[in-house]
Amino acid sequence: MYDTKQQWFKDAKYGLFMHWGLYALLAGEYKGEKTDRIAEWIMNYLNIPVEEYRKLAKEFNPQNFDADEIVRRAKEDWGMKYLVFTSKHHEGFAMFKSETTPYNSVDASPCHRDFVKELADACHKYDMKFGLYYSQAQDWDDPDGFMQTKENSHKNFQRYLDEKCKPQLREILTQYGEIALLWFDTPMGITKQQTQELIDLVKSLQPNCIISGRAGNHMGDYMTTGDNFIPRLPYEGDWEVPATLNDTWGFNKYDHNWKKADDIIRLLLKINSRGGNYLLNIGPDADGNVPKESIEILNEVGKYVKENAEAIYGTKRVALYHYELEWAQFTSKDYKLFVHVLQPRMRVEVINIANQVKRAYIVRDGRELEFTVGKVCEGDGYIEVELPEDMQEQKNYAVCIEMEEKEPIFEEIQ
Ligand code: JFZ
Repeated sequence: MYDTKQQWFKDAKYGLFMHWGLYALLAGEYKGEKTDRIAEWIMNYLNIPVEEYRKLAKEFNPQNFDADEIVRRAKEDWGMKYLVFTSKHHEGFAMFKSETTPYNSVDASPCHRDFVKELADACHKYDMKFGLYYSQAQDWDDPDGFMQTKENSHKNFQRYLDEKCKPQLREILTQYGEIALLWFDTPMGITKQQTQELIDLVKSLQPNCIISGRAGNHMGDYMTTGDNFIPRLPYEGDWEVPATLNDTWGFNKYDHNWKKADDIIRLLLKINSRGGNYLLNIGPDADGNVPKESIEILNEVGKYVKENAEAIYGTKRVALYHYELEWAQFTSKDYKLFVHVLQPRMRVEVINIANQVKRAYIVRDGRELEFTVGKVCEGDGYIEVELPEDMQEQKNYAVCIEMEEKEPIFEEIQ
C-alpha cells in the first residue's frame, strides 16, 4: 500500500486541515434557517438552489485572510508539519484561478484572489508540506456531479469528470509547485476505473504526491478514518485521523462545542502512539479570520508538541500502545521509550520491558532522573522512575527511558 516516498508522511504525525469556501459566508444559517450540522454541507442540508448559492461568490471578499500568518502559526506555534486546504469542496466553488469554470475565487468574487496560490507560497516559504483537498465525486454545482439528495444527479458523471474534475486537478497540480498530498474525499458513485484514472493523472503530474484514503475503491496510499476516529488495530500501513476542534469543518457561528486542549493533546498522542497522523481542522470565517478559540487550543497543544518534539516526530508504533492508562501514552524511537505523562504522578512505572535501561530524563529540559529496574523473568522486567518533587504536581510532559542498544526492546510493528 505505501512506499518509501511516504517517509515525510510517516514522520509528520501532526498536520493542519483547513476547510474554507463560500459556506463560510452562511456560517450555518441561510434565510433565518439554521443548521447545527457540519456547516460546509449547508447547500445540501437546506436545499439551496444552485442559482441562489452561486450568488454567494459575489459577496466573497475576505479582508483578513492572511495565508502567511496561518502557515507561520501552524509551523512555528502549533508544530504542524503539513497543511491540507480545500481547493474545491462539495459546493463546487474553486478557491483558485481556474480556466475550467469561472466559478472560482479569482473570476467570480470581488476579492479576485487565488487562495491556493497564497497558501502554496506560504508553505514553500516555511518549508511546510502542502496538500490539497479536492472533492472528486460530489459536486453540487455541476449538473453531473454527485449529489445524494438529487435524483440521477450524476447521470453523465463521466462528462463531469472529463470536463471539470480532471481539468481542475491538472490546474492545481501544475500551477503551484510541489503538491505533497492530494486529499480526495467521499468517493460516492465513482467506479474503480474512474478512480484509477484520477490517481494516474495525479501521479503523472506529481509522482511523489500521496493520495488520501478516500480516493475510492480502497485505492489511496494510506487509510483515512472518520472525524476523531481511531481505526481497528493493529493496522499494517499508514493512516491519518482527520478531526475537528468543535463539531464542524466549515465555519459555523452556532457551534461553540470546543474541545479542551488537554483532550486534543491526549488524542494526538494516542494516535501517534498507534502509528497514525492527526490532521486537525480550522474553519476560517467569511472575512478570513481563524476562530480565536481554535487559535487558543492550537497554541496550547503546540506548546506541548514543540517542547516534546523528540517524543513525537518520527516516532513509531510500539507494542505498548494497547495499554489503556489514564495517566500516560507511549511513543518510541530507536532505543527510546517516551512516556507522555498526562496526569500528576509521584513516579512513572512501566512493565513488560525486556532490556537494560541506560538512563531516564525529562524530554523538554534533559533533566536526568533516578530509576530502579526489576526483572520478572528472562526477557521481562519493569522500571520505576522517581519524579523530583517539583514535577509531581505537574502534568503534560514526557519522560524518556533510554535502553541499551544491544537488544531492541519494543517489538517494532511499523
Ligand atoms: C467528508 C466531507 O463530506 C466533510 O464535509 C468534510 O470535508 C470531511 C473531512 O470529509 O465527510 C466525511 C466523509 C467520510 C467519513 C466521515 C466524514 N467517514 O468515512 O467516516
